[in-house]
Amino acid sequence: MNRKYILLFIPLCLLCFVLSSCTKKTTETKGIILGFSQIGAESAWRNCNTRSVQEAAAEAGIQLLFFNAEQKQENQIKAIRSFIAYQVDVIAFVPIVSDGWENVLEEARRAEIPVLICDREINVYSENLYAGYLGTNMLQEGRSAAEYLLKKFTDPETGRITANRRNPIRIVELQGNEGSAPAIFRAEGFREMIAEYPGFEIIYSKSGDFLRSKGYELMCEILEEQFEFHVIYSHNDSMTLGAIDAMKERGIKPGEDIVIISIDAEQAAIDALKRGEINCVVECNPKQGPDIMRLASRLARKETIPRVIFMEEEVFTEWDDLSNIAPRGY
Ligand code: GZL
Repeated sequence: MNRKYILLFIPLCLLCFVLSSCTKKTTETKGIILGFSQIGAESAWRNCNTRSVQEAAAEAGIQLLFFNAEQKQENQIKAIRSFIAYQVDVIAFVPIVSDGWENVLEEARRAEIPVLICDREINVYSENLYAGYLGTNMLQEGRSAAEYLLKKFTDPETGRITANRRNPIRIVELQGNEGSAPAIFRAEGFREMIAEYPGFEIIYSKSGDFLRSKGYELMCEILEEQFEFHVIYSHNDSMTLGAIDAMKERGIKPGEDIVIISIDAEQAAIDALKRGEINCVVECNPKQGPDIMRLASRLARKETIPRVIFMEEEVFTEWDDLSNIAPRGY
């Protein structure tokens, strides 16, 4: 059936298709239509990720059908079905959670539309259900956070870990979206690194959904319960910044009274690192747009792509020369 006769009947309130007009056509990408389902706008990181995708599509002359799922998996599934009905050339999406994608990916496979998984990995029974994954190594991000913690609590004279069962270091963990790849793997990577050191105890772990407001609420709850803790390990800067707001309201000095480890490396977190309010920031690179467009162009030409591509990332700590960190752009 010819595309132009396909009518998309999907309630407008659920979909906000942004059809980016092509500003620069290249022979290689001319005419490619990419359906992209984004999670929402929960953090500065996510908004930067969205800008990167939209700007890269315009730059590549790729026609982008962009859908904001407003944090709902069912909206992502609806969008992917719309992309299939519209017969886009390629589908790319950021899975809000790891499970529940088999059926819709099977529908895309039957429609012979290649699917690129972006940012967050998925858990499916067969890798044939998608063409490849481009994002960040979240297990390593968790490990890097723990590597900083172990170094922070190592006696420089003896080289021995100072935390022990008699003097435990008690950790509060602010997790991302429950069931999402970043929450699962950042927790796993962190735990595997401290597992052999019984002096580190995770005494509180809850999801703040990557939201600054929830990071603030969780920290208020923690501080009102007045149990002793020494470290905050937060799965993203938005929740970290919310937690810092709550600490400051109560006269607690973030980065001094409590060690703070955060992931993303948005500008506000780097600035807090420079002020000594955060002790370690693990980068998670949101600027995936250009790579997504390059991979989508290859898929549109029916080429194969690597199964997994990780973005380049750094770790910034209180011990580094922080004067030459490039502006984060978000
Ligand atoms: C990680 C990404 C996470 C960020 C959060 O790749 O999915 O979602 O760490 C964002 O800031 O909301």
